[in-house]
Amino acid sequence: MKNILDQVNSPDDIKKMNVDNLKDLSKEIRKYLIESVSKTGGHLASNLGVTELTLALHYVFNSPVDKIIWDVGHQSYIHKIITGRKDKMSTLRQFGGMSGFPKREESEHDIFNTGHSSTSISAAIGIARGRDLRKQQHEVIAVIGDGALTGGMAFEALNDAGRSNTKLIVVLNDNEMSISHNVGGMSQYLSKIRTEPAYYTTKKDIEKLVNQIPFIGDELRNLLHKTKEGIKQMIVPGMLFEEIGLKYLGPIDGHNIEALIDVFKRAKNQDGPILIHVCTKKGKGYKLAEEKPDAFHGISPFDPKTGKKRDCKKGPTYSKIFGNKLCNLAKNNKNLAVITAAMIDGTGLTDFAQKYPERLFDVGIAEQHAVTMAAGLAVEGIVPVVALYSSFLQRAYDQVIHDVAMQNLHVVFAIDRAGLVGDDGETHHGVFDAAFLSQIPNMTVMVPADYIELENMLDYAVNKHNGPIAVRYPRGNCEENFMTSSSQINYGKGVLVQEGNDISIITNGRMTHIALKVKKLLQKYNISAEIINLRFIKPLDEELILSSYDKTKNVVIIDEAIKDGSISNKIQLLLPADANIRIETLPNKFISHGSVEKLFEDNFIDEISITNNIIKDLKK
Ligand SMILES: Cc1ncc(C[n+]2csc(CCOP(=O)(O)OP(=O)(O)O)c2C)c(N)n1
Repeated sequence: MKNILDQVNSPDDIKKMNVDNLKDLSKEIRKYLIESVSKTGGHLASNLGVTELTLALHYVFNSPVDKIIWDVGHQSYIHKIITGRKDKMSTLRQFGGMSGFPKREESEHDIFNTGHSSTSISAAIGIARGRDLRKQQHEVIAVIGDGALTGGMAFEALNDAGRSNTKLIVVLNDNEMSISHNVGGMSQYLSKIRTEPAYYTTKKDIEKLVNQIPFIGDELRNLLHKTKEGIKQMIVPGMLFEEIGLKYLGPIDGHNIEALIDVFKRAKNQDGPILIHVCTKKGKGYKLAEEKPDAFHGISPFDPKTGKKRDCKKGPTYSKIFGNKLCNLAKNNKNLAVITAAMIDGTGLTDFAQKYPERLFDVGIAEQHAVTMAAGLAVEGIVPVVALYSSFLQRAYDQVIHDVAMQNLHVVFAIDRAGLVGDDGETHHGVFDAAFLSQIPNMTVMVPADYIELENMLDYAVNKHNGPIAVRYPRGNCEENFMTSSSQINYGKGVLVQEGNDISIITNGRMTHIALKVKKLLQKYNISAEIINLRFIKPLDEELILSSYDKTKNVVIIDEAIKDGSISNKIQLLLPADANIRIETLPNKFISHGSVEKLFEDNFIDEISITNNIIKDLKK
């Protein structure tokens, strides 16, 4: 018998099905997802959790006329599968293949590009207001997880939506998980109402009912009104949302397709902003993921039978080294505290959380709050280490400037995922922080070339420095430690890694490894390269750069950051106007997804491209 999934090429194919077909389809989709993601890697657990939810949305609403906006977008695989991209699943997150997040350029069903959390309700209100201004008729639906709801933007948007009369549906996908267990007061509130019976009658419906009773005097009406409020406060879940101004429908079993279809149809027939509270299980239908949803949140290729990762790289990652070193520093410095924004595991803080729970603050997906909270801790004499991914720190730029740097507070920024990250693509590459942090007065920025340097820099940042300071390091493993980097960190000082006479390669971070490979390749052409690892990209070691330039008269700058605003611009200004300089940085454009190695090649910052360019230059 032909699979049902084989017959699904667009949402219209789903609309023809009955509930039993949809239930069978859910099973097939889960099987297909597990098989497919086990080969490509990706966000498995979140997608397994929204299988019925996605089918019911596409069954009731008419995408792309009705607009479905996925928060973060990591849970949009099923949406992609049923909107004509099933066959592209084998290319998921690979270079030239399908993105792991919604992309407008990929499909008319992808309404809004996402990747960072908590944007969906704001985008949905904008689209809904645009619709009203243009006198169009269609639904706008934001699907947001309980994790994403911890982000400030989501609260700002709910606050705005609640007092607008705009028709808008917010589907809250509550699985009690962010990547790890969700945190905070809102999460507790949702847990409380998860167990309540489903409630479909909104405050407005009750009001209407009371008003329809004939021969009712004002006094009795007021009494009924008060009683109704009182009773509702006691028995109705979701009052918080109702008080803000959104109609609350739920809680709904997010794996019961009939209940989902029913509630979406009800929502379609109501006016104003509505919040539908859907309860799901992360990893649903795949035992291993249900048991360890955090391990299957974002996973590299794995064996579906055992759940074991296929490409288990040997050795620790930068994140792990960071976490270990922080435990070590915390032992000797009782004033050290760490802040994470829902990324305990990703930033390597799992052990720290166990050893020093009272000194670790997981604030939820709230990077802005994390930074200003750190500033507060610093005012009180604590040394806060804010551990964030580079791309998520973008959120907190004003907080870094206004709350930390202007007050010259001693806050340490541990910036993970700096540089290209690979499969997650353009929203997640950490290619801007080098430029945007380097513009901030009082800020110091360091980039380690290996694990020893990372450890030494953390020690320097926590115990020796005073004022805002950042250490930025990449995703994944370091190839090898350098002998030279065991030396002490001195403020603003770089190191001469290897001497040479013909050309100076000025670089930092993991690009130092590329520089060493370039040096080796150049030796075959009798070209002797000198390698400088800057260590500090703010301030620059001008003395070291100038002395090397005086010797070789040829400079190559290799930098894994966008060109504008990063070190190359500054070194160009430092050297004579007619100096022979080659700049090998990332371009000033958004870089897509793919393996890091492939992206290096594609952007010409791999050793072969750089060596070829140098040879061409020197021949001239
Ligand atoms: C601004 C920002 N910070 C952190 C992340 C990393 N991140 C991706 S998904 C996720 C958890 C989201 O939880 P939830 O919204 O409940 O979705 P679920 O995966 O549980 O379905 C986090 C923290 C992000 N994408 N954006």
